[in-house]
Amino acid sequence: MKTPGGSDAAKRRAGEHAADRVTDGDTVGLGTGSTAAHAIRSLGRAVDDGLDVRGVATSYASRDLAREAGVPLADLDAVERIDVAIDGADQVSDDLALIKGGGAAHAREKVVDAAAARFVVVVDPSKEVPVLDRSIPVEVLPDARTTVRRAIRELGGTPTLRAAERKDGPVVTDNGNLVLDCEFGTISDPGTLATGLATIPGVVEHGLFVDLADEVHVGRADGVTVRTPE
Ligand code: A5P
Repeated sequence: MKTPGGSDAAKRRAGEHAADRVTDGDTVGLGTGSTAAHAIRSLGRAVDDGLDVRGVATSYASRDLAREAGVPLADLDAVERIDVAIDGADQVSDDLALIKGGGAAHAREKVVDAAAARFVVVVDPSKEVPVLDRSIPVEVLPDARTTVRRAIRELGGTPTLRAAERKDGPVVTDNGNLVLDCEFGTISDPGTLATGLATIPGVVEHGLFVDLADEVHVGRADGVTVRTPE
């Protein structure tokens, strides 16, 4: 689920800053969400000005936006290499672990972001926290939701099936699955929790992104800070 907040100007600064660093010939992973959308629009303007890139979408939403912005697209299964992925996040910790999936796109996002030679995260300062502590979106096979819920409780989490907002019933992802938002309180060891979640049968993908971010571009009132892993 999205946390409302964060200034659009800061998101735009971060998205455009990351897009400015894309170079001619790059294959670019196109993230999902309001911050990555600024990067996609900026890439579209650069393409109009002659930049030669192709995008790999992480969702229906990013694909549609890329088409509208004029960014040429390639299918994930048809590209040999992704040079850079630009994607948003719901939380970023001091050690650059992320929670993603507020828009239920984290499964495809993780495939694209992890495959990229360089994964650039774009956020506004409202996403920065010392330690991750928001609920973790977990995409599950629909028939496995009961068994996965039980396993998540055994890991110490409290799962809630994500409800759709303008449809009766649950959110259904781009992949046809459901999402459990799982509350774990303060997540002091995201690596261990990520492994625990990944090994539950029926989990398609979870929204903890650990040791994946190469750069985090934070849009601020007076510019952009680039954070890198220590
Ligand atoms: C999509 O499922 C998410 O992982 C988004 O990347 C994340 O929610 C960030 O979105 P915003 O930039 O809109 O906050």
